[in-house]
Amino acid sequence: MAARTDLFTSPDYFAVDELLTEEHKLIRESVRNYVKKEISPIIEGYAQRAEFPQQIIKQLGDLGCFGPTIPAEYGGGGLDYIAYGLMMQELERGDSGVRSTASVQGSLVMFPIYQYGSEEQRKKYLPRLASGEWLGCFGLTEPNHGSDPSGMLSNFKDAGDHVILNGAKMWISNAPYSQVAVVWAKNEAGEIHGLILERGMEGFSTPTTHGKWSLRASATGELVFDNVKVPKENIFPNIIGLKGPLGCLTKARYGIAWGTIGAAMDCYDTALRYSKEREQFGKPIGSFQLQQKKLAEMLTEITKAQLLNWRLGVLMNEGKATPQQVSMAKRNACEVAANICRDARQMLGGMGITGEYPVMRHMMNLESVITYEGTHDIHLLITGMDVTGFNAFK
Ligand code: TGC
Ligand code: FAD
Repeated sequence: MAARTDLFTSPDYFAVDELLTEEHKLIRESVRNYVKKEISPIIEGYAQRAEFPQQIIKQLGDLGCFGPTIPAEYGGGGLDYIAYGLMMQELERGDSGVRSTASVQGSLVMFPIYQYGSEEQRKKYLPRLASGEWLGCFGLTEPNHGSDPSGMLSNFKDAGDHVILNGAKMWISNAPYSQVAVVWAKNEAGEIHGLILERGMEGFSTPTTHGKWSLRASATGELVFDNVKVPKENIFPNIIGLKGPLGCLTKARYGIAWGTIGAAMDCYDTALRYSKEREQFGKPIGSFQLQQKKLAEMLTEITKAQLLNWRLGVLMNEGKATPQQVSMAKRNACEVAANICRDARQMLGGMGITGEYPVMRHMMNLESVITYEGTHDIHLLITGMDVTGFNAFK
């Protein structure tokens, strides 16, 4: 696969940049430059081969993309939520799988260790995860419990100074390359707890999931627990119940709201450039009304989502954002991005299905992103329940 030259320029139709600080813009620029230099030239080849670019683990650590909102004393960036969002936007502009690696590490592994963990757990794991020395994964979903994680079957029994864990998780991002796994399981009383597992614990394995047509450059696997002895000091002391994992999901879903708009921007930018260069019937295709309609609608949706994300970031910084607002933003951004990528693919005609352009890869990736961290329908029901007070899940 020939390396692609990345000519991306970001749309900013409503001068959203004026709402950002100089620090935000510098952070965005450094991640954008990283993506242009290290991701765009190689990512299509990795996706075509369904291979995980392992080198990004250290690179993302060096760039500060792991746990940007975690305090600096634990190796995090000590940054605000807008900075975190911009990082996710730029990474997903490169590939949803790259953003996934960073989201899982920061929001689903480092955040629970920071928020629910003991001081010893924080000191042992956070600096190594922040630097990219270790990679982590998050095990909530099970073969028979996806949208309804409360029914999980993974369980542990007290055995003195340790517990014995049994069960299985599936669809776990980063699993095959992780040294650390944050796993959610029930104790004998049926209460959900979080445990930190380490690669090498006897009875713990991480088989790779093969055959994906989406997120092909991201490593996905299972977590299998066969009488795993987990020291009690590896259990989070400060959280019991489903609100533990769901609290992590709120942070990651926020990042996805920004990230998917990055993928949409890449597709819009590619389609806009193509529409000015590609000629049919003696004219650039961008001069035809039907193609202009697609571009105008793409830019309108990107702009609306940019403003929604920025406002949500302000609320997150003020500690006022609700999980339901995050659900709305995640759902909206995924839908908008998926539609934009599909329209962009059509605008590129036959070239749109090739790896010469990033569009089909983004389009296929978004089928995972619209499903994980809560499906499109689950987020709609969360909004429905918030506005009516009626629970339509059960
Ligand atoms: P429910 O009774 O509503 O809630 C249980 C407790 O949790 C609290 N809560 C939340 N807390 C923080 N953030 C949230 N988003 C929260 N949502 C709920 C809630 O207040 C309650 O607290 P308390 O104190 O009363 O106990 O729970 P439910 O069993 O009825 O389920 C509700 C439902 C369906 C919305 C929820 O379970 C859900 O979100 N399902 C979707 C599952 C999901 O998103 N799984 C994601 C797996 S991880 C993943 O996909 C990673 S991909 C990563 C990548 O590669 O980027
Ligand atoms: P199901 O829950 O079986 O849903 C099937 C369909 O039924 C969906 O359309 C859903 O919306 C609908 N549905 C379900 N319940 C209702 C209802 N009450 N009302 C109406 N419709 C309903 N999980 C992790 O724990 N960690 C990870 O790192 C992780 N990474 C992932 C990576 C990839 C590439 C993928 C594809 C998934 C990943 N997941 C991960 C799992 C993901 O979170 C789940 O796939 C998702 O939550 C949906 O669960 P499910 O696939 O079991 O679908």
